[in-house]
Amino acid sequence: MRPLTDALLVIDVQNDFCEGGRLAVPGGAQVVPVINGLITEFQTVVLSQDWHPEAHSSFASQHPGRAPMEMIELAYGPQVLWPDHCVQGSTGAAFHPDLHRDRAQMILRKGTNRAVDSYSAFYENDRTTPTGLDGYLRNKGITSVTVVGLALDFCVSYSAVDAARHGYTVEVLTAACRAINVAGSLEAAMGDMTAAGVTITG
Ligand code: VGL
Ligand code: ZN
Repeated sequence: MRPLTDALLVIDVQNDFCEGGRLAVPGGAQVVPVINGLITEFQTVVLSQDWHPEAHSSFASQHPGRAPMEMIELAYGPQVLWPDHCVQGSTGAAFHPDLHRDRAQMILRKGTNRAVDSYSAFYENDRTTPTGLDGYLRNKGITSVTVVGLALDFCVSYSAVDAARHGYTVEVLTAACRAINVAGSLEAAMGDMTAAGVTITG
């Protein structure tokens, strides 16, 4: 069992990011048994859930003439346009049915502001609006976080980098992650995590 100061952060293991989902990450469901094993080792487990209102500004469907996976500029910077996904209350937004969610103390929903996307479990993509996760972890005396889930090159890496910036010791276990890899995003994410001092292990 890991010490009480370690938390497992399970990012967005939801139906829409798994095979058959609306933004399926290749091999997404393969992380589920690996993460179920990890969940037994940690005394603090946080699950995040991408949780968008219909008509979220990150959806290509909201931008006439634009297609999924194109980039645009929003008020807070560049934004990849996604297929509609993880709409609040939909089956796609639910956790993968095999994920052992019952041992989690905390479920954090993000991306609920229509105007701003939120990859990181700590901040919206404006990089200034906090979700409250830092306060939760700090208040419990957590000093080290292990980050796993979907997708490695978006929500996992953004969360890992923010955790490192907040002074946590951060480890990403790639065997429990899968990537989308659009326009060099995986290589960029690996560079960002390394630069932030995140330990990346296989
Ligand atoms: C994610 C793209 C859009 C993720 C969420 O969980 O990595 N990626 N929304
Ligand atoms: Zn999303």
